[in-house]
Amino acid sequence: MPEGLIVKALSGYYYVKPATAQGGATDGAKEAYVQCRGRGIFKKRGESPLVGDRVIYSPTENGEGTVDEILPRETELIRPPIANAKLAVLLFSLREPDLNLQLLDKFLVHIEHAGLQALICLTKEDLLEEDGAEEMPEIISQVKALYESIGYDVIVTSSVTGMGTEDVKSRLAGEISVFSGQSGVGKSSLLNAMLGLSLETSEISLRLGRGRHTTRHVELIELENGGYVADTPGFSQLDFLELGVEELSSCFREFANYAEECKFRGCSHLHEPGCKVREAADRGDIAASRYAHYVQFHEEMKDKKRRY
Ligand SMILES: Nc1nc2c(ncn2[C@@H]2O[C@H](COP(=O)(O)OP(=O)(O)O)[C@@H](O)[C@H]2O)c(=O)[nH]1
Ligand SMILES: [Mg+2]
Ligand SMILES: [Zn+2]
Repeated sequence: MPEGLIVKALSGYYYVKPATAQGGATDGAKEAYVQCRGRGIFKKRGESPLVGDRVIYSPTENGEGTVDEILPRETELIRPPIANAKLAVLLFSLREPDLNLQLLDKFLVHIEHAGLQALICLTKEDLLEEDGAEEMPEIISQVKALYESIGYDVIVTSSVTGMGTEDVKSRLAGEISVFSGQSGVGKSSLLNAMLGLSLETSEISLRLGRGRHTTRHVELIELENGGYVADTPGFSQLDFLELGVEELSSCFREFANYAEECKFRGCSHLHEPGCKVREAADRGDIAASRYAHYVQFHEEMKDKKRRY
């Protein structure tokens, strides 16, 4: 039976792209999707096919199909519900809204926990130029240096001037990616600039009087380089419910080498004597902002636990 990729889920239907037709958008590619229902057995087992799932399906007589089997997932995100995403593109605007490193670190925790790679995009670079700043404003070089030193790629973008868009695009080749970031940071605009698409941006939806938050289904957009991107509000509920407090420090990847040397096994890196993570933070080998956010998230998680 044929294999395919679920590219969209809507109103109880799964839209499956046959595997043979994958790797390169062709004219009328949309028509090539097979509209499928899920087999009843999924419900019984408490399973549910997700966008991004590679599946086995069987065509039915009316030209539609049935999803029979979900192939093993490499990754799974709950919000947004997407399977097999390899890369999370984190968009943070330099202005409007201003850069928020605490939120960036929170996104990174979730991404490390989900086992995805992260690419950080600092968007709306043109707005800094408007401020009359010099060529590469200090804030950009500092943030770039910090996150690159931890091992994350950082790309500075502007959907107005086109800066960085080709770099982002080439990073998306051949895999499933999710675009994540607060509302208004420019996710749809960057995708539009990159792909010549016309996804709805918030300006347009405001003009139509529909408010900033248009409800959205999850859908993968196919790129001509074999990549698929989900433009979703993404990780909208950034609480720590799914994460155990003892897992938090492993989501700060630059802590790892120091944590191994802590005096106590299971060190929380908060108050224990002989904590190498805290010593590294004191010396400045771990950035003060990163360590401070670790402590804040730790508190937040403890508070949550107390409430439940
Ligand atoms: N100046 C400037 N404005 C941008 C840029 N990208 C997006 N915007 C504006 O920011 C607002 C939100 O953009 P949108 O793409 O809808 O953000 P989303 O909610 O993350 O999808 C819109 O008014 C865009 O025109 C950019 O690179 N430069
Ligand atoms: Mg958008
Ligand atoms: Zn420690």
